[in-house]
Amino acid sequence: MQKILVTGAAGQIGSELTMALRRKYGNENVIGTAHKTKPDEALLESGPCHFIDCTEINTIAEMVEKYKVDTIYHLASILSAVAEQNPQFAWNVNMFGLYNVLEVAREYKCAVFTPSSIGAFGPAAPLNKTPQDTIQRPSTMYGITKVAGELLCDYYFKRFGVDTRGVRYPGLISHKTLPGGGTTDYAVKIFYEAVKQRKYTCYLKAGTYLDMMYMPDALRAAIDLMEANPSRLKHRNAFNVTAMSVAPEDIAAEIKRIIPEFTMDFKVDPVRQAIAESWPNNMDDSAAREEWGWKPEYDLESMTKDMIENISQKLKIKID
Ligand code: NAD
Ligand code: AKB
Repeated sequence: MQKILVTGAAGQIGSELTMALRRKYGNENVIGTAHKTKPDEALLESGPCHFIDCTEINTIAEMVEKYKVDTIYHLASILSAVAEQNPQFAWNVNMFGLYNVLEVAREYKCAVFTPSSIGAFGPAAPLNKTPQDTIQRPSTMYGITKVAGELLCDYYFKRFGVDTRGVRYPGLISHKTLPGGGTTDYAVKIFYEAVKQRKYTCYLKAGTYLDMMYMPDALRAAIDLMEANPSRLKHRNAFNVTAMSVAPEDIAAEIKRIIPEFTMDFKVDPVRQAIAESWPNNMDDSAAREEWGWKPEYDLESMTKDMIENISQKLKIKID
């Protein structure tokens, strides 16, 4: 039976991935760990939960030893927009956090899942059909930590045999936990504002295409990759995965099919706009499809319907 540790369990992905892992492997076998943000009651009550700081290696090692952990899903991180506000802090959490997790994994023989991001690419990479293997020269601190993290995970596999695996997630859209300060956060906020106000002011320009994915697909990607037959994995870390390539007006048009009075205007944030323009419009995820059978289930239409249903239920706002 697997014993799993999740870092960043109160975050946008962690809050849902911890529960998905508990449903699959058993509540007692999945240890959720958070930092300053308290996880919700369901997560706190359904299985073991602790507070750790991943920049302190002992706090990770204690958890792994106490629960005899054999697999770590390392989600603790600082996202792109927050990282640009405080790059030194982002380097510390993203790099030392990952290094500590890998060192503990080496010592205790754990497998490690670490998400990279579309942010690992920069303006020099092809923007369309961005290949799995291409030039990676990101212009953000977030992206720099993601490329360095991908390389570090490859190194720990090749040098020490640590079973490291990871994906380059696109912007993730979900209705349970709000995103933690990224460039793609607009694609979640637009749904909340559509339900609450019937209007949204977008901080990215019309025509800014980015890869996106609905959270159920993102959770499946992580679990399927960790369950994949290792002999088929040629890339291991940092598989491109995507589900849709959309610009703000595409999401707005889909929302309007359900909420016809919805309107969107623009007030561009130059920092997040510059980051978005340096990221792929759409990635080529054929390596993930070939090596471990990756295939998304949600497209823009099915995701929009599900997001609006869930947010209107959560906020108790009826959509006619
Ligand atoms: P998030 O910001 O929602 O959650 C990250 C969590 O890390 C937070 O709950 C925070 O409290 C915790 N944390 C911060 N500092 C910590 C520390 N020192 N010790 C322990 N925990 C700490 O992020 P997320 O969206 O859930 O992202 C998880 C991972 O997936 C990150 O590596 C992120 O880069 C990657 N990713 C996310 C997206 C996305 O759209 N959400 C896209 C691509 C990649
Ligand atoms: C961000 O915008 O920082 C994240 C990501 C795509 O990595 N959502």
